[in-house]
Amino acid sequence: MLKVGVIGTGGMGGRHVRNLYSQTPAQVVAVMDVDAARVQEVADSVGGCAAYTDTNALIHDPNVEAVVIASPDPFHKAAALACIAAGKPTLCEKPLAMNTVEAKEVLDAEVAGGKRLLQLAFMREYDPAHLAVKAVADSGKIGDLLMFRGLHTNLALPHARTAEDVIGNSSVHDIHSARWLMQQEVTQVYSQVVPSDPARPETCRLLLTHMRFANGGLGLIEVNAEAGYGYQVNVELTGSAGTTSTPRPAAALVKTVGQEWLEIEPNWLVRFEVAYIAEVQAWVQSVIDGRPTGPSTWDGYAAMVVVDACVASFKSGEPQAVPELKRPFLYE
Ligand code: ISE
Repeated sequence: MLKVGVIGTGGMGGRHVRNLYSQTPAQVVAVMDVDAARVQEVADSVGGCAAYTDTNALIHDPNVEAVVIASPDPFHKAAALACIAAGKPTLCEKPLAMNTVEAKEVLDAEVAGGKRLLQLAFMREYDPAHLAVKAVADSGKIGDLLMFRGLHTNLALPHARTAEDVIGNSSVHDIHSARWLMQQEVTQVYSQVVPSDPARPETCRLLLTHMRFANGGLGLIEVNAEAGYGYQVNVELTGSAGTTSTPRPAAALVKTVGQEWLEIEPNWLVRFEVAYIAEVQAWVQSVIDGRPTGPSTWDGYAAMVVVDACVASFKSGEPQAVPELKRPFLYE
Protein backbone atom coordinates (compact mmCIF):
# COMPACT_ATOMS: atom_id res chain seq x y z
CA MET A 1 0.00 0.00 0.00
CA LEU A 2 1.39 3.42 -0.96
CA LYS A 3 2.11 5.61 2.06
CA VAL A 4 1.39 9.28 1.40
CA GLY A 5 2.10 12.49 3.31
CA VAL A 6 0.06 15.63 2.66
CA ILE A 7 1.51 19.12 3.15
CA GLY A 8 -1.18 21.72 3.89
CA THR A 9 -4.57 20.77 5.31
CA GLY A 10 -6.63 23.81 4.26
CA GLY A 11 -9.48 23.60 1.71
CA MET A 12 -7.48 21.88 -1.03
CA GLY A 13 -5.16 19.84 1.19
CA GLY A 14 -8.07 18.70 3.32
CA ARG A 15 -9.87 17.57 0.18
CA HIS A 16 -6.83 15.62 -1.03
CA VAL A 17 -6.56 13.90 2.37
CA ARG A 18 -10.24 12.95 2.25
CA ASN A 19 -9.99 11.67 -1.32
CA LEU A 20 -6.77 9.73 -0.72
CA TYR A 21 -8.31 8.15 2.37
CA SER A 22 -11.71 7.27 0.95
CA GLN A 23 -11.14 6.89 -2.80
CA THR A 24 -7.70 5.32 -3.29
CA PRO A 25 -5.74 2.30 -2.03
CA ALA A 26 -3.14 4.70 -0.57
CA GLN A 27 -2.68 5.22 3.16
CA VAL A 28 -2.35 8.74 4.56
CA VAL A 29 0.54 8.30 7.00
CA ALA A 30 1.41 11.95 7.70
CA VAL A 31 -0.08 15.41 7.40
CA MET A 32 1.52 18.81 7.90
CA ASP A 33 0.13 22.26 8.62
CA VAL A 34 1.35 25.29 10.54
CA ASP A 35 -2.01 25.22 12.32
CA ALA A 36 -1.30 22.59 15.00
CA ALA A 37 -4.95 22.16 16.00
CA ARG A 38 -6.15 21.71 12.41
CA VAL A 39 -3.39 19.27 11.48
CA GLN A 40 -4.25 17.10 14.48
CA GLU A 41 -7.93 17.18 13.56
CA VAL A 42 -7.12 16.06 10.00
CA ALA A 43 -4.77 13.35 11.30
CA ASP A 44 -7.60 12.08 13.50
CA SER A 45 -10.01 12.10 10.53
CA VAL A 46 -7.94 9.39 8.82
CA GLY A 47 -7.85 7.21 11.91
CA GLY A 48 -4.64 8.77 13.26
CA CYS A 49 -1.35 9.46 11.51
CA ALA A 50 1.77 11.57 12.08
CA ALA A 51 0.92 15.27 12.42
CA TYR A 52 3.70 17.75 11.65
CA THR A 53 3.97 21.53 11.69
CA ASP A 54 7.19 21.45 9.66
CA THR A 55 7.31 20.67 5.94
CA ASN A 56 10.74 19.07 5.91
CA ALA A 57 9.89 16.83 8.85
CA LEU A 58 7.07 15.33 6.78
CA ILE A 59 9.15 15.01 3.61
CA HIS A 60 11.97 13.28 5.46
CA ASP A 61 9.73 10.97 7.48
CA PRO A 62 10.98 7.53 6.31
CA ASN A 63 7.43 6.24 6.45
CA VAL A 64 6.32 8.75 3.77
CA GLU A 65 6.81 7.28 0.29
CA ALA A 66 5.03 9.96 -1.75
CA VAL A 67 3.92 13.52 -1.07
CA VAL A 68 1.03 15.85 -1.92
CA ILE A 69 1.92 19.56 -1.75
CA ALA A 70 -1.13 21.69 -1.01
CA SER A 71 0.39 24.49 1.06
CA PRO A 72 -0.14 28.16 0.09
CA ASP A 73 1.39 29.10 -3.28
CA PRO A 74 4.60 30.78 -1.99
CA PHE A 75 5.67 27.51 -0.33
CA HIS A 76 5.32 25.20 -3.34
CA LYS A 77 8.81 25.74 -4.75
CA ALA A 78 10.77 24.87 -1.59
CA ALA A 79 8.61 21.84 -0.89
CA ALA A 80 8.89 20.63 -4.50
CA LEU A 81 12.69 20.98 -4.41
CA ALA A 82 12.86 19.06 -1.13
CA CYS A 83 10.68 16.25 -2.52
CA ILE A 84 12.84 15.98 -5.64
CA ALA A 85 16.01 15.92 -3.52
CA ALA A 86 14.44 13.17 -1.39
CA GLY A 87 13.43 11.25 -4.54
CA LYS A 88 9.75 11.11 -3.49
CA PRO A 89 6.98 11.13 -6.12
CA THR A 90 4.84 14.22 -5.62
CA LEU A 91 1.51 15.67 -6.59
CA CYS A 92 2.11 19.42 -6.44
CA GLU A 93 -0.73 21.95 -6.41
CA LYS A 94 -0.61 24.76 -8.93
CA PRO A 95 1.14 27.12 -9.42
CA LEU A 96 4.47 25.29 -9.44
CA ALA A 97 6.13 28.42 -8.04
CA MET A 98 5.65 32.17 -7.80
CA ASN A 99 7.47 33.08 -11.04
CA THR A 100 9.45 31.71 -13.96
CA VAL A 101 12.82 31.92 -12.20
CA GLU A 102 11.58 29.83 -9.28
CA ALA A 103 9.76 27.37 -11.55
CA LYS A 104 12.95 26.92 -13.58
CA GLU A 105 14.82 25.93 -10.39
CA VAL A 106 12.35 23.10 -9.85
CA LEU A 107 12.47 22.07 -13.51
CA ASP A 108 16.29 22.06 -13.52
CA ALA A 109 16.39 20.00 -10.32
CA GLU A 110 14.07 17.37 -11.76
CA VAL A 111 15.93 17.27 -15.08
CA ALA A 112 19.27 16.94 -13.22
CA GLY A 113 17.84 13.94 -11.36
CA GLY A 114 16.89 12.41 -14.72
CA LYS A 115 13.52 11.18 -13.47
CA ARG A 116 9.97 12.58 -13.55
CA LEU A 117 8.83 12.82 -9.94
CA LEU A 118 6.30 15.64 -9.93
CA GLN A 119 2.78 15.76 -11.27
CA LEU A 120 1.19 19.22 -11.40
CA ALA A 121 -2.36 19.39 -10.07
CA PHE A 122 -3.99 20.94 -13.13
CA MET A 123 -7.15 18.98 -12.32
CA ARG A 124 -9.14 20.11 -15.34
CA GLU A 125 -7.35 17.33 -17.26
CA TYR A 126 -9.48 14.92 -15.22
CA ASP A 127 -12.79 16.75 -15.56
CA PRO A 128 -15.30 14.81 -17.71
CA ALA A 129 -16.52 18.02 -19.43
CA HIS A 130 -12.97 19.01 -20.41
CA LEU A 131 -12.13 15.45 -21.43
CA ALA A 132 -15.15 15.45 -23.76
CA VAL A 133 -13.81 18.58 -25.49
CA LYS A 134 -10.31 17.11 -25.63
CA ALA A 135 -11.63 13.92 -27.24
CA VAL A 136 -13.40 15.90 -29.98
CA ALA A 137 -10.31 18.03 -30.59
CA ASP A 138 -8.06 14.97 -30.82
CA SER A 139 -10.49 13.12 -33.10
CA GLY A 140 -10.00 15.70 -35.84
CA LYS A 141 -13.79 16.15 -36.17
CA ILE A 142 -13.53 19.93 -35.96
CA GLY A 143 -10.48 20.11 -38.19
CA ASP A 144 -7.42 22.23 -37.40
CA LEU A 145 -7.64 24.08 -34.09
CA LEU A 146 -7.81 27.83 -34.67
CA MET A 147 -8.97 29.34 -31.39
CA PHE A 148 -9.29 28.68 -27.65
CA ARG A 149 -11.79 30.53 -25.46
CA GLY A 150 -11.89 30.18 -21.71
CA LEU A 151 -14.38 31.62 -19.25
CA HIS A 152 -13.59 31.42 -15.54
CA THR A 153 -15.65 33.06 -12.78
CA ASN A 154 -15.14 33.09 -9.03
CA LEU A 155 -17.89 33.95 -6.57
CA ALA A 156 -15.79 36.49 -4.62
CA LEU A 157 -13.24 36.66 -1.85
CA PRO A 158 -13.65 38.77 1.29
CA HIS A 159 -10.81 40.99 0.03
CA ALA A 160 -9.90 42.42 -3.38
CA ARG A 161 -7.34 40.29 -5.23
CA THR A 162 -4.37 41.74 -7.05
CA ALA A 163 -4.02 41.22 -10.79
CA GLU A 164 -0.80 39.28 -10.18
CA ASP A 165 -2.65 36.91 -7.85
CA VAL A 166 -5.58 36.42 -10.24
CA ILE A 167 -3.19 35.68 -13.11
CA GLY A 168 -0.82 33.42 -11.14
CA ASN A 169 -3.35 31.61 -8.96
CA SER A 170 -6.54 31.51 -11.07
CA SER A 171 -5.73 32.11 -14.70
CA VAL A 172 -2.77 29.74 -14.58
CA HIS A 173 -5.44 27.02 -14.90
CA ASP A 174 -6.81 28.65 -18.08
CA ILE A 175 -3.31 29.03 -19.47
CA HIS A 176 -2.67 25.35 -18.90
CA SER A 177 -6.02 24.43 -20.48
CA ALA A 178 -5.16 26.53 -23.52
CA ARG A 179 -1.78 24.79 -24.00
CA TRP A 180 -3.25 21.34 -23.30
CA LEU A 181 -6.28 21.64 -25.57
CA MET A 182 -4.62 23.54 -28.44
CA GLN A 183 -1.47 21.39 -28.15
CA GLN A 184 0.48 24.53 -28.88
CA GLU A 185 2.73 26.86 -26.96
CA VAL A 186 1.62 30.46 -26.46
CA THR A 187 3.84 33.00 -28.24
CA GLN A 188 2.20 36.32 -27.35
CA VAL A 189 -0.20 37.65 -24.71
CA TYR A 190 -2.02 40.89 -24.04
CA SER A 191 -3.61 41.10 -20.58
CA GLN A 192 -5.93 43.88 -19.52
CA VAL A 193 -7.68 44.35 -16.23
CA VAL A 194 -10.67 46.15 -14.75
CA PRO A 195 -9.69 46.79 -11.11
CA SER A 196 -12.14 45.88 -8.36
CA ASP A 197 -11.29 49.16 -6.66
CA PRO A 198 -10.74 52.06 -9.09
CA ALA A 199 -8.51 53.74 -6.50
CA ARG A 200 -6.23 50.68 -6.46
CA PRO A 201 -5.18 49.85 -10.03
CA GLU A 202 -3.26 46.78 -8.83
CA THR A 203 -6.55 45.03 -7.94
CA CYS A 204 -8.49 42.88 -10.37
CA ARG A 205 -12.18 42.36 -10.92
CA LEU A 206 -11.98 41.37 -14.58
CA LEU A 207 -9.04 40.00 -16.50
CA LEU A 208 -9.04 39.60 -20.26
CA THR A 209 -6.07 37.93 -21.94
CA HIS A 210 -5.65 37.70 -25.71
CA MET A 211 -3.23 35.05 -26.88
CA ARG A 212 -1.43 34.00 -30.03
CA PHE A 213 -0.25 30.39 -30.40
CA ALA A 214 2.80 29.06 -32.23
CA ASN A 215 0.60 27.74 -35.08
CA GLY A 216 -0.94 31.19 -35.57
CA GLY A 217 -4.10 30.27 -33.63
CA LEU A 218 -5.75 32.71 -31.26
CA GLY A 219 -6.87 32.53 -27.65
CA LEU A 220 -9.07 34.54 -25.33
CA ILE A 221 -9.32 34.05 -21.58
CA GLU A 222 -11.88 35.90 -19.49
CA VAL A 223 -11.65 35.76 -15.71
CA ASN A 224 -14.20 37.41 -13.46
CA ALA A 225 -12.63 37.28 -10.00
CA GLU A 226 -15.75 38.57 -8.23
CA ALA A 227 -18.66 37.47 -10.36
CA GLY A 228 -20.91 37.44 -7.32
CA TYR A 229 -23.10 34.64 -8.68
CA GLY A 230 -20.92 31.54 -8.60
CA TYR A 231 -18.00 29.50 -9.90
CA GLN A 232 -17.85 28.59 -13.54
CA VAL A 233 -15.23 27.22 -15.90
CA ASN A 234 -16.06 26.74 -19.57
CA VAL A 235 -13.89 26.28 -22.62
CA GLU A 236 -14.61 26.38 -26.32
CA LEU A 237 -12.42 25.42 -29.24
CA THR A 238 -12.95 26.71 -32.75
CA GLY A 239 -11.63 24.49 -35.50
CA SER A 240 -11.49 24.81 -39.27
CA ALA A 241 -14.47 22.42 -39.52
CA GLY A 242 -16.54 23.15 -36.41
CA THR A 243 -16.46 24.03 -32.73
CA THR A 244 -16.66 22.16 -29.47
CA SER A 245 -17.36 23.43 -25.96
CA THR A 246 -17.70 22.02 -22.46
CA PRO A 247 -21.12 20.60 -21.70
CA ARG A 248 -22.66 22.00 -18.53
CA PRO A 249 -21.73 19.81 -15.60
CA ALA A 250 -24.69 18.06 -13.96
CA ALA A 251 -26.80 20.85 -12.53
CA ALA A 252 -30.36 20.78 -11.26
CA LEU A 253 -32.95 22.58 -13.38
CA VAL A 254 -35.25 24.48 -11.03
CA LYS A 255 -38.72 25.69 -11.93
CA THR A 256 -40.69 27.90 -9.64
CA VAL A 257 -43.34 30.64 -9.96
CA GLY A 258 -42.64 32.31 -13.30
CA GLN A 259 -38.99 31.22 -13.34
CA GLU A 260 -36.73 28.47 -14.55
CA TRP A 261 -33.02 28.25 -13.76
CA LEU A 262 -29.98 26.00 -13.55
CA GLU A 263 -28.13 25.84 -10.28
CA ILE A 264 -24.54 27.02 -10.36
CA GLU A 265 -21.64 25.73 -8.26
CA PRO A 266 -20.24 27.95 -5.48
CA ASN A 267 -16.56 27.01 -5.84
CA TRP A 268 -13.97 24.72 -7.42
CA LEU A 269 -14.25 22.07 -4.70
CA VAL A 270 -17.85 21.46 -5.78
CA ARG A 271 -17.44 22.05 -9.53
CA PHE A 272 -14.37 19.82 -9.82
CA GLU A 273 -15.25 17.27 -7.14
CA VAL A 274 -15.15 14.38 -9.63
CA ALA A 275 -11.95 15.66 -11.23
CA TYR A 276 -10.09 15.87 -7.91
CA ILE A 277 -10.97 12.26 -7.15
CA ALA A 278 -9.96 11.05 -10.62
CA GLU A 279 -6.74 13.08 -10.41
CA VAL A 280 -5.61 11.64 -7.10
CA GLN A 281 -6.61 8.12 -8.15
CA ALA A 282 -4.57 8.43 -11.36
CA TRP A 283 -1.63 9.85 -9.43
CA VAL A 284 -1.64 7.06 -6.83
CA GLN A 285 -1.85 4.43 -9.58
CA SER A 286 0.97 6.07 -11.53
CA VAL A 287 3.21 6.08 -8.44
CA ILE A 288 2.38 2.42 -7.74
CA ASP A 289 3.13 1.55 -11.39
CA GLY A 290 6.26 3.74 -11.44
CA ARG A 291 4.92 5.41 -14.61
CA PRO A 292 4.39 9.17 -14.26
CA THR A 293 1.32 10.55 -16.04
CA GLY A 294 -0.64 13.78 -16.17
CA PRO A 295 0.60 17.37 -16.22
CA SER A 296 4.34 17.52 -15.57
CA THR A 297 6.85 19.93 -14.09
CA TRP A 298 7.35 21.07 -17.67
CA ASP A 299 3.67 22.03 -17.86
CA GLY A 300 3.96 23.86 -14.54
CA TYR A 301 7.01 25.73 -15.80
CA ALA A 302 5.59 26.54 -19.25
CA ALA A 303 2.40 27.89 -17.64
CA MET A 304 4.50 30.11 -15.33
CA VAL A 305 6.36 31.56 -18.30
CA VAL A 306 3.01 32.60 -19.78
CA VAL A 307 1.84 33.88 -16.36
CA ASP A 308 4.91 36.14 -16.14
CA ALA A 309 4.29 37.44 -19.68
CA CYS A 310 0.65 38.24 -18.74
CA VAL A 311 1.81 40.10 -15.63
CA ALA A 312 4.37 42.06 -17.68
CA SER A 313 1.68 42.87 -20.24
CA PHE A 314 -0.77 44.06 -17.57
CA LYS A 315 1.94 46.25 -16.04
CA SER A 316 3.20 47.73 -19.31
CA GLY A 317 -0.20 48.01 -21.00
CA GLU A 318 1.37 46.43 -24.10
CA PRO A 319 1.22 42.99 -25.75
CA GLN A 320 4.09 40.84 -24.56
CA ALA A 321 6.06 38.18 -26.42
CA VAL A 322 6.34 34.84 -24.61
CA PRO A 323 9.90 33.50 -24.83
CA GLU A 324 10.25 30.37 -26.94
CA LEU A 325 10.87 27.37 -24.73
CA LYS A 326 13.01 24.33 -25.29
CA ARG A 327 11.34 21.25 -23.82
CA PRO A 328 13.93 19.02 -22.09
CA PHE A 329 14.16 15.45 -23.37
CA LEU A 330 12.74 14.13 -20.07
CA TYR A 331 9.32 15.52 -21.04
CA GLU A 332 9.21 14.38 -24.70
C1 ISE B 1 -8.27 27.26 -7.54
O1 ISE B 1 -7.16 26.48 -7.78
C2 ISE B 1 -9.21 27.09 -8.67
O2 ISE B 1 -9.41 26.00 -9.12
C3 ISE B 1 -9.96 28.22 -9.19
O3 ISE B 1 -10.37 28.02 -10.49
C4 ISE B 1 -9.29 29.52 -9.03
O4 ISE B 1 -10.10 30.57 -9.46
C5 ISE B 1 -8.74 29.74 -7.66
O5 ISE B 1 -8.12 30.98 -7.55
C6 ISE B 1 -7.78 28.63 -7.34
O6 ISE B 1 -7.18 28.76 -6.10
